[in-house]
Amino acid sequence: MKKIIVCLCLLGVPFLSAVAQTEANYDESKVPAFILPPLLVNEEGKRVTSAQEWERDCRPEILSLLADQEYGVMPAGEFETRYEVMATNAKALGGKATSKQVKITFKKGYLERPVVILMYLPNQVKGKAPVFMGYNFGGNQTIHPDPEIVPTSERERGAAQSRWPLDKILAAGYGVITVDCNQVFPDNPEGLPKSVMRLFGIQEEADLQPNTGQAMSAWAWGLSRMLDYLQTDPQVDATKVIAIGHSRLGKAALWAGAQDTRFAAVVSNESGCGGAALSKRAFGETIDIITTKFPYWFCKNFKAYGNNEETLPFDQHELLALIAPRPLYVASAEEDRWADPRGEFLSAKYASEVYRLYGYKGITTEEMPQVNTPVGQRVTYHIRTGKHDITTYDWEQYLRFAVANLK
Ligand code: GTR
Repeated sequence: MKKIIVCLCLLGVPFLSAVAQTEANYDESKVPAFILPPLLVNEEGKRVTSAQEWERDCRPEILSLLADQEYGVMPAGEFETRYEVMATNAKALGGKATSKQVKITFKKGYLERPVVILMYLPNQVKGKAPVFMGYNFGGNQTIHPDPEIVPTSERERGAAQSRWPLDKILAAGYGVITVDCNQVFPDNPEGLPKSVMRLFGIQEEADLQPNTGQAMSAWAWGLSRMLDYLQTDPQVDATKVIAIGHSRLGKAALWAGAQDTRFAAVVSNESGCGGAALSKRAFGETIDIITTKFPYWFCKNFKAYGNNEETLPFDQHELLALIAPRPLYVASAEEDRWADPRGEFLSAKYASEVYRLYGYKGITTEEMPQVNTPVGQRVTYHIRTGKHDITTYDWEQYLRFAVANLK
């Protein structure tokens, strides 16, 4: 085990996390004293001092720890993949974009799992465009009223339009790639048998080992499979694919970016517990709450850390550090205390230590920034006013960040 060195937040009641905590704590003075596993010391206790050493001695250990104890492992297995362009329109959205809908079918024996990728690429960019890629919650047709979008659910066209300011994104020279997360793993307790896990022989609860992945791992896996497709698309710059996600889908984007270094950058919008926020703070949503309410998101091993955060041999700053040296944006919202904005800030700040090894500046400020005031460089953080959501303000920051960091 790692020797513990970072000691933080020795405020208030020190041993609260030992107490059963099914109710969310919103009182900063009741955040338990906690100790974070150090980022630059490996399990044998060896301290690393260079990026090369970190990649050799620390990164693989953290990756397998998080896979084994939190997100779960995707089982190995062969399957076929087929791509089929269903529709294209070179003059979509009043001529601003080229839209494309591509069906990816994963096939194993008689079993098929189709997933439809919806793409809008900026016509002003000649050649390959950089893109933001992320899941939508409730159907491809929810991101815009465009009547050409093939619906993937019953939900109303354009219902989530405010979360996808396409005009702004396209005007900045970026494309948008999205998939309905429910096509990869339906986001409900009965989702497993209908999910891509079937391709790996997992069809029911009893097939799950304590470290088998469920929705979060499957969603991350799906983002990588979409990236496989993007690498074959002549209109996309596959070296500039930014994984983005809001909330639960932000957790999935982080886990995808942590594992798959082909993602050029990652944006976590209010990903909270099991995402960017430090678990050991047990502020807002906790491991106990999330694994009780969403037992199908993480692997079963994760549940054991509920109300038991002091035994966690890792924390979420290590997930963020796995993105290094690639650009990382972590964002919170002031009224989204459930996601623990301070825990998200601290996690991004601590992860910056690994960016420093690569010669990059992350977050150097000690204190939480003012609202609507992004801080940091290669790792950037903001807390915006308002509620749990992804807004035009958030996207404006991500676009500026992408332009500055993905040269
Ligand atoms: C909540 C969940 C959070 C967050 C959120 C969302 O119910 O507790 O972890 O993921 O949903 O995805 O909007």
